Amino acid sequence: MSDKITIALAKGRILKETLPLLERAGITPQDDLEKSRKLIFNTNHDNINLVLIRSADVPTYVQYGAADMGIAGKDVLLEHGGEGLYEWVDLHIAPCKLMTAGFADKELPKGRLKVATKYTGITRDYFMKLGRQVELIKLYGSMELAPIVGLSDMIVDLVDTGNTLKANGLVPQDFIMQITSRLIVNRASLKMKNKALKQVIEKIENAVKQPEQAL
Ligand code: PRT
Ligand code: MG
Repeated sequence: MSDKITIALAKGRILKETLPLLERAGITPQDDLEKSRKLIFNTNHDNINLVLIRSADVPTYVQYGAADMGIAGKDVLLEHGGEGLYEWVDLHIAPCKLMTAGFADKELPKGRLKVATKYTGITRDYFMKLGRQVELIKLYGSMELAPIVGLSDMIVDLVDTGNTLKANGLVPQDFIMQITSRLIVNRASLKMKNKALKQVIEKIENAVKQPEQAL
């Protein structure tokens, strides 16, 4: 009997790219994760379960060992802090850029900049390194609205195609970092369930190396 392994998956856009990766890893959920309202799923492996949660909760589940491993964006991992977990491998999925953005033609104040973002931790570090005084305004979504209604001078947000910024009359400005999703592993699980966990990690690592069209 091998140890039970629980993998925490993020709902939403990361899931879309996680499902083909799991398929290539030979891990098949027993229900349609995108359609079902369940939160826990069995797979074709007796010892592998999946839990489906909000992206920002994935590191917390893995940190406390409620899941042995998980898949989360680097943005979410940096904001979480990474306590109790290893960032194992870059899965190269759900790529985007963390950027500052604002109005193309608007002059910025000389003093404290007001920056609206969901990513207050990364943003604080970024402006600190630049030696720029900022006032951070924490939002949970739709950051693009903040400069339009005068809540902030600029925003820090993820950018993929740039369409969302454009649709709101904003332009991407400074590049902060490249973001992709990572496989994270609970530190204690790695010791206590080493053999079973390594087997699952290996399946996923091989799937990352395998090109998509090989299916
Ligand atoms: O639903 P919940 O509140 O939990 O979070 P969420 O809605 O932010 O989650 P979700 O499902 O969107 O997934 C978020 C994760 O996907 C992030 O943590 C990133 O690691 C990754 N990711 C990759 C992105 C994007 N690309 C992305 N473009 N997350 C969000 N966006 C948003 C961005 O915030 C902006 O609103 O898409 C918009 C920009 O896209 P473009 O193509 O218009 O530039
Ligand atoms: Mg969402």
